[in-house]
Amino acid sequence: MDAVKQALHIGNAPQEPTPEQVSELKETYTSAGQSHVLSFYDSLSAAEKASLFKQLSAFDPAYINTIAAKALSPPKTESDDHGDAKLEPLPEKATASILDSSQDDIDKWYASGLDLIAAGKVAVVLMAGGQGTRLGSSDPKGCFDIGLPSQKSLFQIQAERIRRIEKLAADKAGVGAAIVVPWYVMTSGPTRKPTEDYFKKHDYFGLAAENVIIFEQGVLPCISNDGQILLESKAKVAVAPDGNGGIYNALVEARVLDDMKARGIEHIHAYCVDNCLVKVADPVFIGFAASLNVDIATKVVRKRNATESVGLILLKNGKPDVVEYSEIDKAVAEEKDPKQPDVLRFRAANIVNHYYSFRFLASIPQWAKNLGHHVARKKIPYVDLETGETVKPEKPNGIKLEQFVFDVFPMLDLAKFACMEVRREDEFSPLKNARGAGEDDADTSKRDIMLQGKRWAEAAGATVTGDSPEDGVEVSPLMSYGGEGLEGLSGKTVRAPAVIELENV
Ligand code: UD2
Repeated sequence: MDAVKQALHIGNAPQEPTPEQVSELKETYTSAGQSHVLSFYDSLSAAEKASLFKQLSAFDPAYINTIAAKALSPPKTESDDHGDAKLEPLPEKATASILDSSQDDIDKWYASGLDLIAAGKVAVVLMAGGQGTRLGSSDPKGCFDIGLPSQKSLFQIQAERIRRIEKLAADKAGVGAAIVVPWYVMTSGPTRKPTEDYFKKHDYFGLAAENVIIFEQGVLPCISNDGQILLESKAKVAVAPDGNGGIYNALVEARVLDDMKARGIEHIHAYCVDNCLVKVADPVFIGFAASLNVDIATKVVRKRNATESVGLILLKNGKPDVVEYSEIDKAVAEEKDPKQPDVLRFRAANIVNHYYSFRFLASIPQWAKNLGHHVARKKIPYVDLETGETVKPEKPNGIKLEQFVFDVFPMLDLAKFACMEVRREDEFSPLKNARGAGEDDADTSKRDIMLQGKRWAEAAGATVTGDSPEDGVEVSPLMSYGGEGLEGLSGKTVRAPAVIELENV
């Protein structure tokens, strides 16, 4: 099929396929019971025929049927005598906590993390393919302005944290030469061009363009409740991004792994775009994971309450795993710790903040095909095959298939997996909801950044005054990554709300 794809793609406009090519494609889809996708083919224009043929050639309908069937009736995992999977919190030995680690250990991890960054062994992968539907914005979430005095977007804040950590690593190594932490930004169909345009418009926020690699994850067809591939129009299959677990296929398909290998990368930090407090390429996390020589490490925060929309990191049948908030049993989510009755038994909240060894990512081709899919039941506009009209359903009429990034965890023995609990106020404030939700929205993101800056300024010896306790201090990431480098504030009075930039210290 590859030769066919190439043959059709002469220049930009795909050419109309030959009758032989169409009949071969028809045969493939007919034997998979999906021939209806070509119902309107003969009525299409040459360009529409070429575009539908190209889109359909990229899918294997038999594979789509298989993953849809598996996702709709997942094979039962081994279960305990209640017929359920055995769930337990992660054992102490697999979990470190910043909250109770010695300052010595933290300093050691920080130093070794900076050394690895200075040695050019650390890269960052940003998962930015999600569509901010809950946010009510059609722009990629990274472009979102959370209302900081500087009006910096999430992408800019994260870019400037990379620049700062590169500088800290260079300073520690005593080298003037620029240290590079390559930033691989995963987008999806709907977010790729707006993301590329945004980075170009802002000149990559001061990073060198060759070190900001924007790539695209895959898509999967949307499936009707009775297993049929849905048409969005007569000439287009309805598709959706294949989930943040699509990162693994995308790292291979987009040749990101090749680029990492060429750069000598050994440690990768992968994170979620919408967490304004994310410590990008966190040297403590990298140093911690590298010191244990694990293949995967994950950061967690203490779950806010039983209903918080976060996955739970736990042991499932003895393997590290995450039970997503959309799939957790209510009783399990509300279970209390037998030793501490007012604390949840399962409280290690997943925050999409993962470390990978390059060694592990290099093994993707051996297992990517076996990574399962989850089902999201959605209202998916489709073309009625009888009338040819587009229908906008009132209730969920089909499913989107998506992979979850943490579904690889059970592949590991506990010895190659580690978990680090971090302070929520310093490391996790997700932007999930439209303004005014009161939780996980732009106002809480802005508040959490400003209060963190206020804590940093006060720790540096400044006096921060302000009319309200919510007034804080925005400290530019170019000034400080984690509160360091603010000695110039000692003895000063800062009137909140304020912005501390390089120029004004
Ligand atoms: C995610 C986590 C959940 C919890 C929560 C905390 C997963 C599967 N779930 O839930 O356990 O940690 O975040 O904030 O990780 N993304 C892509 N491509 C896609 C879909 C998503 O790149 O096809 C990215 C998205 O841009 C974001 C991240 O993955 O950076 C998480 O996606 P989400 O915000 O849709 O996930 P959510 O909040 O349902």
